[in-house]
Amino acid sequence: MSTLKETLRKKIDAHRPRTTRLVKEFSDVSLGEVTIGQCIGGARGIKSLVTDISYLDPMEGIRFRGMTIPETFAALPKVPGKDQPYVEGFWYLLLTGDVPTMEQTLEVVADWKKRSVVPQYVYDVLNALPDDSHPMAMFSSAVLAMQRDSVFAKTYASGKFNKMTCWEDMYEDSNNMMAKLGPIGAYIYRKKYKNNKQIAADPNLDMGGNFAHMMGVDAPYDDVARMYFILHSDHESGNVSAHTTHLVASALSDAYYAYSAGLNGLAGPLHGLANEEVLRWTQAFMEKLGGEVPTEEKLKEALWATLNSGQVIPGYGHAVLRKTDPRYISQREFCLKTEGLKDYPLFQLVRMIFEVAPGVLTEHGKAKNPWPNVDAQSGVIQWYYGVTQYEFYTVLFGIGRALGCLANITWDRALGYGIERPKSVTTAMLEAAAGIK
Ligand code: HAX
Repeated sequence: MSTLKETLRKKIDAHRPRTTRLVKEFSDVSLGEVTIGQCIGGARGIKSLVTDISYLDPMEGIRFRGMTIPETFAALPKVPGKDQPYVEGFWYLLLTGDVPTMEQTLEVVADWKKRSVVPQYVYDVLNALPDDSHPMAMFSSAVLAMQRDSVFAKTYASGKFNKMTCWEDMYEDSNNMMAKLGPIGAYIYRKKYKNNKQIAADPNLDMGGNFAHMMGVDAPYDDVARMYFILHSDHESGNVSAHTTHLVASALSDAYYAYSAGLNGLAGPLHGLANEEVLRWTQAFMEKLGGEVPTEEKLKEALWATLNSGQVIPGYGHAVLRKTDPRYISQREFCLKTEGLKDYPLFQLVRMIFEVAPGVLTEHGKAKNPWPNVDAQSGVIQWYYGVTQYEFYTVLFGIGRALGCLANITWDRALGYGIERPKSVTTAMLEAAAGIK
């Protein structure tokens, strides 16, 4: 058995009594009340999910397994000769909470390689879709198609389901899926935008390196891919993609059903699609100005025009965060220290939006958080390296987000979390609770 699986087993065995004790002895302890505002307003802030994979502090931002983003990047083993860590090592960290050694990381690299061959029927499904299908619809269809190979579904159908060991099948499905998502994403990219001229996998490369290779984009795009996948992996479990994945998996649906559903949520413009919207908005704005970086005055006018037309400023605001997203800052720092990118006009504009938009949003007075989120920065980096098809950006997000979602549902199974079933009320009940006659 692999070191990762064995370590995970030990962690699960050690963790189970904590969950069991909480359920048996403390089930009635209250975590707070629910207000009418929360009930109508998307369950914002209601504590009804448990995860130890990541925690989002409104002021500090995300911590992965207790570590900030800079701590995470500093701690993980790096790909030799590169600046960024192995995505495979990060997966080890998310699943176990332990920073892996280089040897443990390379074991996952080798394991994913074995699992990475995408079945022909997945390509057949993708090829059967119209060329103008959105890449997210293609990506989600590919994930859903692979359900036929689910290890969990096979065990369940054979009548061998066992509550204590079912996490192992989820683990197998999750690793099988993780290993294939990069090649599937690159296939969609080249099918849609590069006349279907596909590039074969390079068995010598790690997940991030092979993704860049199959996309056909030169270094340092391999490091960009590694950074991007890690930064987009997890953001607690209440966001739409993670929560949907968890919800669907809670019905004992397998990882493919669950993550395909999560991807469909990620495809919404208020969630993952925001990074596409940011670039669309920014590019359209620059085009109007004949490719010039605008003055602050012109930028203010454009931001107000967007708000006055009833639209949101994409890439700004957040349901939980109340400060600039550290994922935004990491990507901004990457731009600032990369020759060429630092002075790139599109980045200049993104920088200027960062200086102007928070003031405009504050004056507008609606958004609880006027600061940028991850999506405000990610597109410009892709664009600079030649991935200019912004429709595709959410697929990149989806490859990274799988790390968090799949680590979470593996633990969900291990700890036997229940099927989700919140209670609904009627409007009349809310009116009665409010004392409205
Ligand atoms: N521009 C204009 N108005 C905004 C805004 C923005 N960027 N962010 C919030 N608001 C508005 C809301 O639309 C809401 O208006 P109404 O009262 O008229 O409905 C009001 O401010 C209060 O909203 P909020 O409580 O601050 O924010 P929510 O928790 O409801 O929503 C969102 C959080 C991220 C969806 C929101 O800030 C938004 O739409 N931002 C732009 C889209 C975006 O960047 N999405 C990506 C978020 C990160 C992510 O999940 N990535 O995947």
